[in-house]
Amino acid sequence: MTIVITAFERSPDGGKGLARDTRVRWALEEVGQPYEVRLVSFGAMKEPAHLALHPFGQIPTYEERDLGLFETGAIVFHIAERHTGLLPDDANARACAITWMFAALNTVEPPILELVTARIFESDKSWSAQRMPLVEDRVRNRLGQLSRRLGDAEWLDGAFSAGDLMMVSVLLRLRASGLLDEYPNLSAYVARGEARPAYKRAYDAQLAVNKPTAG
Ligand code: GTB
Repeated sequence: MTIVITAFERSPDGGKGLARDTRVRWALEEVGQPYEVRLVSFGAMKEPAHLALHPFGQIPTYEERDLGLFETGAIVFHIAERHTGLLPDDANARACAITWMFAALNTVEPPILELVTARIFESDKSWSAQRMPLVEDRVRNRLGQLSRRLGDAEWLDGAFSAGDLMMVSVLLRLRASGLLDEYPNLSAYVARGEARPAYKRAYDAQLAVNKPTAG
């Protein structure tokens, strides 16, 4: 049984690991499942063959036998459910880890994506400089709350889980903004995630595809 995921033929981030296939690669590396990657161009993502798998014409997708999935959260959850290593056995602890996955995607990531959009796509607008502090403060608000909850703990709720995988992945998108540096415990938390051998393997695998070539 071969697991096949999709990723950008060439990620716009040039190999920084910020495209969402890295989250899926990381989950598969954590549970020790081999996988293959089908690289897709922006054009191919909007073609019928890919749209049959992903109705919104995006990456990543996940195929395993007759199962086809899209949405990174659903894919990571599926991997975590089917294999040992990303969710605790205890039912309540498992529910808490799943809650953190949702919190990462539904509560922490939205203001971060708003900031990314403001920085990349709206910086040339006349109102951009006026709006930016509001957008940054919404991110700071969430980071402050998360920072207080994490405190001195290593991970969000006991042992490393799919909740941490998702939260670290979401926070990584903030690195370029410098905002993460305002919360030393969150910076250290993200660094712990990046130091995991499974993350390193996932990162290196996407870098091998996306590394900018000289010349
Ligand atoms: N909700 C979906 C999920 O979680 O799977 C969102 C999927 C998604 O946003 N996919 C993006 C995509 O396919 C790639 S990951 N975009 C192409 C399109 O919509 O046509 C988002 C992403 C893209 C680029 C960077 N980057 O360059 O830093 C980071 C993250």
